[in-house]
Amino acid sequence: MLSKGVVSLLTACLALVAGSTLGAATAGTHRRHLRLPRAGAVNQFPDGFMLGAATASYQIEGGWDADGKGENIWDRMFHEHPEYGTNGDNGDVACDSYHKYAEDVQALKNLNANVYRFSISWARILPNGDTDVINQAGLDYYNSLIDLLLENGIQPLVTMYHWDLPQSLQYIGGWPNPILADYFVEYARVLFENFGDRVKFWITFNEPAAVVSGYASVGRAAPSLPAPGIGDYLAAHTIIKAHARVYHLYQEQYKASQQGYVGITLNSAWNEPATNSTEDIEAAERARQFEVGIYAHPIFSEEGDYPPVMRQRVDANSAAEGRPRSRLPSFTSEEVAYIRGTSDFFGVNHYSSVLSTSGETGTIPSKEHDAGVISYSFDSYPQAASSWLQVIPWGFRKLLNWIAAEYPEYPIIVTENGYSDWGELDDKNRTDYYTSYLAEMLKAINTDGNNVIGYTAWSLLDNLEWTDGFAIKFGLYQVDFNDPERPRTAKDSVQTMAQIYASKELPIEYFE
Ligand code: PNW
Repeated sequence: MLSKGVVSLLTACLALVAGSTLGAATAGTHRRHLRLPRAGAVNQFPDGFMLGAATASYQIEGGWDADGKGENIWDRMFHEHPEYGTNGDNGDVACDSYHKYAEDVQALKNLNANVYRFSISWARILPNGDTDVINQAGLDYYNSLIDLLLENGIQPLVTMYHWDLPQSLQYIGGWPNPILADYFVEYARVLFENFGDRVKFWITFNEPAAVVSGYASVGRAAPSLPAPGIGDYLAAHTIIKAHARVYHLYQEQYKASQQGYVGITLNSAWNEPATNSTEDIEAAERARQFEVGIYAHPIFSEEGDYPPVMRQRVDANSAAEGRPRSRLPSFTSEEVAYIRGTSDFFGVNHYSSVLSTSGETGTIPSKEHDAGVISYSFDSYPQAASSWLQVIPWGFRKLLNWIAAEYPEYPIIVTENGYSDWGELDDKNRTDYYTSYLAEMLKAINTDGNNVIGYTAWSLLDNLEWTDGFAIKFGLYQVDFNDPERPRTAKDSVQTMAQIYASKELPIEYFE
């Protein structure tokens, strides 16, 4: 399955990524082994920096019921409620990457990417969500993709869960049911067993905040259940424990032989205080704690557990609502200790910034009401096609500095960053977005001294932007969704990005 040449290529690739410290990596010690050397100049990426692009299974693969794949919660939601997707769009065919993955690898090659972040469809491997049935065609698909990437010198960065839960596990309640952690561990074991010889970077969950939103409202995200302030907290609680268990599983049973890294990806806008009043500064910080801290504090902070401000506010609101218990579940002290430190890197998805001020918002109960932060967009920054996306590059640098200060010593991988438009091939706005955001990231690395080790642009391809359908486009490559062949065409931004990825530097003008 894997030739000698590919193995040594992979080893060379990893040694480059991990610098000279990789050889010292042993089970039990982590985090500090992914430190890159200082770059030669302010406009350059450090040696070993990973530069590539990202996608997710449901958004690109199609083949929704092909070759034994099981149904997932997005299949179910869009089939039952086509009106939830713009123009009735869904992921049944999408970019047809299930059949066209070789073209995706070629697109990455043309981009000079040395890393590809993609996700695995749980139900393609385990149609029932459990290991009673293991779908060989699903294993074959990802094996072919991984092998082709490695043959082309592209490192796989694999997300285990990018929102597409097997429907069978939603029948038993989905993520609010703590038993889901058991299922996730067994799924992860199948992935380590089958792909861990070649995959060295694993992300357990993409954006738990988005996952749990599916339990807080109708029509925005699967499974589309309205239990705000309750179902979303229960789901978060299971996800944090499931993540930690998979991290420990890897350390105990796979790290010694496979020598890879396991992390998690959290999403965050930068919350800028609306004014410099203490109230607004506190509100912005509270927003960060409710969005990022809910997951990051248990996993990445020295103390562990939920952020104190969350514990306090949700407990107080729950009591005020006359409830006999807090809507935010508690970890035992054993669980706090077990979860703390369970990540080798901090994956972050970042697109935009908002202004934040203190105030009453959201239904009672809800996470929004518990946070008590009103966020709104800036007046004077360019607007992308997505309503929530404004181009505010400096917020990226502030966010990276905040993460590094709040959770010191963890290497950071920027696992998503990108710009949406309506699909033009001469996508100058996208090029400007990428170059200006990359410049801010390089300042966070080279000027501010943060250890960012990789960047994967969202997205390699135009794809299904969830309930926004195919109308809103994030791709470096255009996909013609009206053509059954789903041809890919490079947009203008590919040229600039390919140049940056090859030279590993940005024009010096950005730093003068
Ligand atoms: C990410 N926000 O989600 C997802 O990981 C991708 O699957 C998605 O296609 C991409 O960003 C673009 O939307 C986000 O409200 C969800 O700020 C919400 C937000 C940002 C990103």
